[in-house]
Amino acid sequence: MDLTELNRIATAMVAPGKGILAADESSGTIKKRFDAIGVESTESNRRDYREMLFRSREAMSQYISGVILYDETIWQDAKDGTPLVKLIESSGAIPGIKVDEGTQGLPMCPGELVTVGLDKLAERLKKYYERGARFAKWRAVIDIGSGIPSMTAISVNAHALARYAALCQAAQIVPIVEPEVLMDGDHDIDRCYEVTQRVLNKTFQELRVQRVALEGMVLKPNMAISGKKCAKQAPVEEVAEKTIRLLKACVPAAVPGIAFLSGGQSDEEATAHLNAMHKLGPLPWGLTFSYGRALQAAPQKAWSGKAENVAAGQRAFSHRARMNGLASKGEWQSSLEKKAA
Ligand code: 5MM
Repeated sequence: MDLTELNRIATAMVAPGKGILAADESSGTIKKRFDAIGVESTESNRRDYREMLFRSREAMSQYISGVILYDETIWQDAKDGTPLVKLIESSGAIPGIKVDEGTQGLPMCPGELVTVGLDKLAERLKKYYERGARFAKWRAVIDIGSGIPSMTAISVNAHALARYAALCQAAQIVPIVEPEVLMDGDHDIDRCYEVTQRVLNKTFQELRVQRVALEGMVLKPNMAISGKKCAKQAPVEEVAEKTIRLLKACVPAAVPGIAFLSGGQSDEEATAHLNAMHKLGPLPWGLTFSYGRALQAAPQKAWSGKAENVAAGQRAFSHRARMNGLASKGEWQSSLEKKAA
């Protein structure tokens, strides 16, 4: 393992002004997104959509450090025959790959999930590296509800995340470690804080036990935030202050970077939260975005599956990428959104 090179890539993934495009929707998820805009989820439509994003010159060269791909996409070619991976590389961004294989119900733990995909992972990583992937992603899902999460769910998911991360580093691939505490419930921000703290502490404990080099990884956490159905929604400043307090308590400074998931926040909320956190610096790690929905909802709507809308889709994507790029330096203002509208 070349840790200097892993650290160089991890640092580039969280470079100030840039963040990660999470375009690794599995087939079921992308179908849901396409259903919402009335587009059939065929292989060629999925290719055309992602090609549109990766050919957005402004976004990709200035604000996107890396792209997380789904297995289908990493093997796909653009309409003119250029591998999509090459499009990403030529824009200056780093290709990455989602390697988990989704979730399964956790035995004896009703309502809880464990992420799977460790079998044959070493062989798969080798092929992905040859294709150009320099980082990977594995997402664990932790739900908050009555009596959950159990320590069992937190523990098995942390163990799997660390197994995955160690295999990635052995294959010279930077692992994005994503333990997502969902924001779907009616819990308040303090309950989210408390659960996320347990999850992060256990995750870092397992990473240490399994000898993962913290200097060669990126953490992709949720923010400390109110559940979507909570009657009292914490304001932007509180989300920023509690998230930074939580991360400082749980994430060692040896980790080069943290790149948030958006988790169902609106586009602008996700940007405003990241921006507000940067007002609380200096921070011990790079801090940026690795958004899926908060970067793609606008371009999906603008595109709506029509070739004549490609330029509009790219404009919408570039706008969100620029807003989040500014937020990753604490330089975003809501007036910039209004101007664009
Ligand atoms: C883009 O969505 C990713 C893949 O999800 P599925 O495996 O469920 O299809 C997802 O892991 C994503 O990278 C993270 O949840 C962050 O995305 P959001 O939309 O929460 O920013």
